[in-house]
Amino acid sequence: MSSLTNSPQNPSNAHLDLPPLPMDADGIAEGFSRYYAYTFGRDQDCQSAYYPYKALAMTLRDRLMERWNQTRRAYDDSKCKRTYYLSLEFLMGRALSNAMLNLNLNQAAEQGLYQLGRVLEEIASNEPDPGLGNGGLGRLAACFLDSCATLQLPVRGYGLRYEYGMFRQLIEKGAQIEEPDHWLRDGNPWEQERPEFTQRIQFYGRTESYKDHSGRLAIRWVDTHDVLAVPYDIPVPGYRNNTVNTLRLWKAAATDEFDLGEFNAGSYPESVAQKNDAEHITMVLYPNDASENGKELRLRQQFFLASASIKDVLRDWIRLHGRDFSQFAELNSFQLNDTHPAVSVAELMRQLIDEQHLEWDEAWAITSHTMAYTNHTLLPEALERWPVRLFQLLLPRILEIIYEINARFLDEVSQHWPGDTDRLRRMSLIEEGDDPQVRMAYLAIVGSYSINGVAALHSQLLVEGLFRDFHELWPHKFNNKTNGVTPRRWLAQCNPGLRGLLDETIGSDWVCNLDQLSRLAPHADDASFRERWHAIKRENKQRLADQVAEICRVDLPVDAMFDVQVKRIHEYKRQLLNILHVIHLYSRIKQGDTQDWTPRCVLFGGKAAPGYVMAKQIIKLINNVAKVVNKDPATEGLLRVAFIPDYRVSLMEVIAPGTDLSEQISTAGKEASGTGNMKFMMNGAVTIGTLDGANIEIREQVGEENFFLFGLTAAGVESLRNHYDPNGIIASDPTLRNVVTLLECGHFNQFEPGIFDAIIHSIRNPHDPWMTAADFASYVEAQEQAAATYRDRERWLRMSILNAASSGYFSSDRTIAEYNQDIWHLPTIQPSR
Ligand code: B1H
Repeated sequence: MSSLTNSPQNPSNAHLDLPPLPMDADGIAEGFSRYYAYTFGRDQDCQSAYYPYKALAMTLRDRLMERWNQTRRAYDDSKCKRTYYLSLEFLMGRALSNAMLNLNLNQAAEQGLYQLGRVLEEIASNEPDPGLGNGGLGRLAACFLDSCATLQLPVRGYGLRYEYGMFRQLIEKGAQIEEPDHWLRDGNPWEQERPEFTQRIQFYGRTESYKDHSGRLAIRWVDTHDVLAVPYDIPVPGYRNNTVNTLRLWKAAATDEFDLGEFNAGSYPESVAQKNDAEHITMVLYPNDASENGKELRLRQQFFLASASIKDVLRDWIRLHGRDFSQFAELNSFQLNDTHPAVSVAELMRQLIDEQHLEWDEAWAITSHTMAYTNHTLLPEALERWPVRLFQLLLPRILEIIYEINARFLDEVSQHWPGDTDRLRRMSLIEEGDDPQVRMAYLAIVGSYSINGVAALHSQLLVEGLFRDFHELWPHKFNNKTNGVTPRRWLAQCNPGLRGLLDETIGSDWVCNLDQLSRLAPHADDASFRERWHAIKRENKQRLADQVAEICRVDLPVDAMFDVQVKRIHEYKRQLLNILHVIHLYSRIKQGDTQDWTPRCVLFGGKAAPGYVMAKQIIKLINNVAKVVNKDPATEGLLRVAFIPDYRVSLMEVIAPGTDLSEQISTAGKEASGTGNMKFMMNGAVTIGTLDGANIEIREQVGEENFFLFGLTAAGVESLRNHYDPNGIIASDPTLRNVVTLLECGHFNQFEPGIFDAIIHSIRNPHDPWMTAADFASYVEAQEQAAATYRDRERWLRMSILNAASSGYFSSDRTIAEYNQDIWHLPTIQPSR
């Protein structure tokens, strides 16, 4: 064996003997200089800030590449079980600083670049922020991949390589403007194209039966319009452990076959132009967080991801195990990130039956023991349904399989509940009506061995409500996995000041064992420790204030309380409630009611779906209020309001460390979990929030005395539904009445009459699903408590420390360990060097 390793007859192994790349300052400097000068052909005269970034990225990528190949080989050699995380969104954020942290190259890179007269931080700031996701769901997928690599679990992400990610948000005259985000324009040094693994994906066409070689009747999908799926791999480094996992993103490409009819009839351009259609599939991310899209292109994206990823997995299976699928379910599982990839259930069946020639029962046994589904929302408008007629046109074979799954499933239901036709109608995968629909969540449930929600309350509400019938049939399938976030990006990387203090105080094990943070708790009683904690928070607030000054032209007094709500703009998240409170504060200032005042800076950030009119009006209202408040001399030193445009991962890395008060104020029962709430807590913010999503567990961990609770419970919201009387509430609460009056008299839209009418109407609407008026008084009271506490600096610091100290549970390492324990059952694999 060893004598062969270097021989030219065995070139495929030759790379094994390359010496490891240097990890010191000189090595980094040399790598950087080579790329800069030789690969990109630039010198000192080059003004572009992009090439230094690219040269550094390539230098780091080389160091990942060694470990990446070793990891791949270790997984192959072990032939162990694997999990595939299927998601239409991966909100990875910037890769460079993460790679440096995980490879422990921060110091070496800083020094090496310094030798070359360059500043690391400046170079790193030129990386575009890849926005291949909407919000929490996409960012969760990214945190999960980080934890899987850090825990050395054989998990691969599968997603789409959108040419255009989440739109860039501009604010003009207080209103949101969307601009396309062509993030790939200058290339992406982190991706590795793998054309050798290209797959062919079918669309349209029809099905026909035929006799296969053994004389059996089989079905095939023919006359299809095919699209190629080309994989691009992104490395996912674990924390200082030599594991580098893979995120595989598919790009759509046309086949080089042209319509020969048109081609020969002289319509050469028309024929070539069909390329376009195929390539449109991965052109753009749908920017509709938590609401249904219903467009054909979206279903095409979903099937494209499902089909390409499953083909890729089956190809790998056959390479390692041959065509015997008897062990497939034991050695593979797919985690479906919401219903967006749920068509995978039918597509795996199709590939096993039509392409691998398994019998239905065998294919179903495999599929239903391989798929696992995570639900992320209870909002009815976010539950995916696709018109049967769209399936018939786009995916005729898939529709046949869904019908067959449904027939067999309904048979099982009627065995269980004979004669219960109402139940059959309720549970059917097909919703009957003028335009029958496929219920994707039900397809996911029927096809999965595990179904989970993302916080304790959410999982409970799922089985009591939306999925009640299914829970009665299969209680063992349902479980909870409370979300988490990665402490690498959301503490170690984004808060170097705090990282230093933590390392010094409790050692550095917390980075991969976040429960260690509980050892901070005793230090909350130590005045000198509190002083250091305060100094770090203050520095982080200064950094945030500098950004806000630059972006928004609003100056924030750093010693004021930084009160922050950043997340997608949605009525259920109630940014409206927050701005109503700001109006109340403003009104108090104008009335001279400022005794014992706590100075406050209220910051907002978040994007509205482009078609969500109400969300856009809320952005406009926030900006109009900000303008009135900030320019009024009476508010000087007391109140500042700013809307930070284009909220995204890299901004949160500055915002979370600089926040005092974290706003988590959704209508109870509506926010499945929330994950921003966890990032704030880890960085020592105190939460003001409702009993919703993971807030409940945050409060349990930190103790009720360290959390500002307000508002109705989920049960309270439901029982109020039928007799909710916002106008009565407004009439009898002078504070709210005053705020609504200011809105109604046009105080914040003097030259834009009527623009906030819909918002005012929603507050006064007895059918307001978000019950903003119901929680107002309680919210104002909680805010007063928060303000009073903040004035007691030592008490606030204690709370801040205890929040960070209690955040260990919200590490995504804990979440992933639970997924693995209860759902995946993967071994850990150590790549050998
Ligand atoms: C969440 C979505 C979502 N839930 C549809 N649902 C989408 C739905 O493009 N679409 O069509 C996109 C996203 N996103 C969020 O998931 C929840 O609202 C949060 O509460 C939760 O923390 C997060 C992660 O579980």
